[in-house]
Amino acid sequence: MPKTTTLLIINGPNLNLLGTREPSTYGTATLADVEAVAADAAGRHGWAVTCVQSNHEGELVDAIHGAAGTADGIVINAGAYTHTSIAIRDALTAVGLPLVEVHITNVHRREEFRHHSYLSAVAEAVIVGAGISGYRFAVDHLIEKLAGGPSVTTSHEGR
Ligand code: CA2
Repeated sequence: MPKTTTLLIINGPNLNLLGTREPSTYGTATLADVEAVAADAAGRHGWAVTCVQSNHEGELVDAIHGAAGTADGIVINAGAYTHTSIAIRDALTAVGLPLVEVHITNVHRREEFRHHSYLSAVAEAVIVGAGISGYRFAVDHLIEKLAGGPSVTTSHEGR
């Protein structure tokens, strides 16, 4: 039987608290809702998702390593590690899978320390401020790109 095409959906520290605290910043949807959005989006293309959430940097690195040979692409919201973790960036670079970076909030409207991401330079796309719909956009984009679908190539990418 052919291997099901799979995306690894990674959520980092504190995202397990979604829907339980700070609803004015992060909304009322839970982590389970986020994972369902990603699974539904992938399922519409006949793809599967594997979902991982961890509050520990090393566990996130291990999950990224585990994607080699088991997943075809990665959607990652690394939470606050986005702004600090060279280790997560190095792991993403090492596995070499296409990835989309997602942030629920518009990090550019928030504190200065959230404006820099160590991950964006190794991502195919970065989606910020779209709430949990950002995960759907990320899954659709990644699958369209991997399956050779209707993603539009920008002139920047062509340079
Ligand atoms: O906007 C995003 O998705 C972030 O990745 C969320 C991170 C933050 O450090 C990034 O700058 C932007 C924080 C996740 C915390 O999630 C919580 C959810 C509910 C209650 C408290 C925290």
